[in-house]
Amino acid sequence: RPRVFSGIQPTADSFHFGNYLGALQHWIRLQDDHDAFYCVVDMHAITVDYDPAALRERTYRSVAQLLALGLDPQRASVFVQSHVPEHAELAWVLNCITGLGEAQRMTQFKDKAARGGLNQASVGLLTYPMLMASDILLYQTQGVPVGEDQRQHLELTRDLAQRFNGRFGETFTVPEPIIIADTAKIVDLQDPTIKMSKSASSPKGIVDVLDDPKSAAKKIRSAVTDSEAEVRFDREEKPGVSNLLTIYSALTGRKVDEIAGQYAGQGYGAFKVDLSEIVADFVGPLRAATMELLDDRAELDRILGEGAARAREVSQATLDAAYDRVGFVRAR
Ligand code: AQP
Repeated sequence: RPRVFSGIQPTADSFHFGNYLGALQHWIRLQDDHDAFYCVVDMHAITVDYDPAALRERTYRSVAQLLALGLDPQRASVFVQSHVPEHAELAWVLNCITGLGEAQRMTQFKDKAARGGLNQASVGLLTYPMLMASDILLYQTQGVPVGEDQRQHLELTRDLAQRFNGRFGETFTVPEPIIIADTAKIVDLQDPTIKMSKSASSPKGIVDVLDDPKSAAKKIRSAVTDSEAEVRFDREEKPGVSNLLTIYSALTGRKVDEIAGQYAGQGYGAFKVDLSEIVADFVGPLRAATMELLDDRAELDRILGEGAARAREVSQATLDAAYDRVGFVRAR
């Protein structure tokens, strides 16, 4: 079975619809016929300002949400990044084959560093993409399900794998991004020109998977559209309506054209009301399921222990090969 890997940061109390539709729904789909490794990347989460107690809680909440959304730890290995020390170890080696200019050109670094001022940014933020490359390459990953915003980091990961293989001998599988165009970029409900994001979106612009059903429904009903009053998919001209159509289609499995046809000539009212109910029905049970899972920390710890053990079987072998190739004397 082809190997897939992906990670998500425990940097909020809840994942949002961008995370779910852009990435997590594909994680869940792929677990059926792929050898899947999915990781809560707590080490990435400390590259920006954070609170340690919140990080600990959010790591558990992230795991509970992944399970509530449908990840099955029997089929997929679910683990926490810091439980597998090979991630940091390989990242160091990759840092040493990455150019400073190359790292500084990453858009996510530039955006996030710009927010607080370049001199305030941590070196960790700069080296984030090499840690991400390490995450992926350790598992000899063939496919990485992510949203469009991660494409550049994936490209760097591929470059680093090829560079390492070329210089030191075949060691890493060169991974392919799995970016599903339909849902690759979910946009902010209030400002459809930007992606839905926990750091840039206003509370009204973002639907969280743990939102209570009423407030999620309200956010959908008050989403910014346009003055045309025609339900039609056109990302350029009608980004707000197209985003709502994308969410509608992803949650119901129905085709965008068919949905648009259903609301032809009716303006946006009925369309928004129906979608708000679909979204409310989706988030309603998730909150309860997540809270129930969170009540049994011992069980979550057990699942994470098994996931990390499976991850280490693969990651240790890869790191060992990489250390050998770069010329490190192996401890005997
Ligand atoms: N708006 C989005 N549309 C589609 N996919 C998205 N992803 C994030 N936002 C969207 C995908 O979610 C996965 C997890 O990404 P992450 O852990 O890096 O989360 P993030 O990027 O920190 O989420 P945000 O909200 O985008 O955070 P900030 O604002 O801090 O950057 C990834 O696969 C990502 O593509």
